[in-house]
Amino acid sequence: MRKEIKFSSYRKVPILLTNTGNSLQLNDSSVIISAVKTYLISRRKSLDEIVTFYPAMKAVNDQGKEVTEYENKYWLMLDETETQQVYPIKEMLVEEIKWRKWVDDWLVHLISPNVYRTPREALASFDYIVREGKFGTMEGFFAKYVGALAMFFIGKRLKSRHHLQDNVREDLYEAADDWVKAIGKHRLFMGGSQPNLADLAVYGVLRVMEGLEAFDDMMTHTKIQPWYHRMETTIKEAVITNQHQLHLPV
Ligand SMILES: N[C@@H](CCC(=O)N[C@@H](CS)C(=O)NCC(=O)O)C(=O)O
Repeated sequence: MRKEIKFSSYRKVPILLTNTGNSLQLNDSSVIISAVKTYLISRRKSLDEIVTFYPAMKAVNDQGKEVTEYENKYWLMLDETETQQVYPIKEMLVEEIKWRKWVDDWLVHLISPNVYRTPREALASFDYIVREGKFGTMEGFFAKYVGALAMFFIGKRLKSRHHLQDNVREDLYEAADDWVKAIGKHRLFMGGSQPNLADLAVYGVLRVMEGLEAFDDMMTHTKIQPWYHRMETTIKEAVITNQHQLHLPV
């Protein structure tokens, strides 16, 4: 909620706060996953140093609004040996960047028009948001009805701004199938036997629709389900492994 990010001059989520060495704030989901992966691969560099490779650029967008973009956000900051290790073939790096851009420039814009497509779906989406969020009873009630109504209309505006088809589900289905096609039949993930950051970005965007009609429709009308379930399983296993390694309570 807005009051929970009052401490920050960057006003969007996600924000990552670290407690390794100096506490550090990382903004933007692409910067976060690039910086953390760089950190995990090249243990020599500190996160403080890594973050300096992703400087913020303030610019004014088409609507005259000030926006913050981060330089190099799709790049890992690796030396030659590390790059060889992560991307043995140059095409792997090019492909990962291409699809991460696709997620930010296209896939993410399909969410709001789809989950707020009809007043009924908008209410279901807000029912979910209110249930998960920290709302008081009255606050939650207002958030649900006012929020659903507002987002129903904003969803329509976003649909036209991003040139979606009249039936917004069609774009969602096409996107899901384009993604599955890009992976092809011979690998489990775009990253091969393990997910890369493009897999993670696609999963992160689609996951927000879980429990909603748009998500169920996408599962039944596209071929994305096997890949999606592989992502779920792989992430679950990685979490368990890390909890054991870090001696955290499971
Ligand atoms: N490119 C950013 C986009 C972040 C973003 O737009 N977050 C939305 C919520 S999903 C937000 O915080 N919006 C509030 C605002 O724009 O004021 C990222 O990937 O992290």
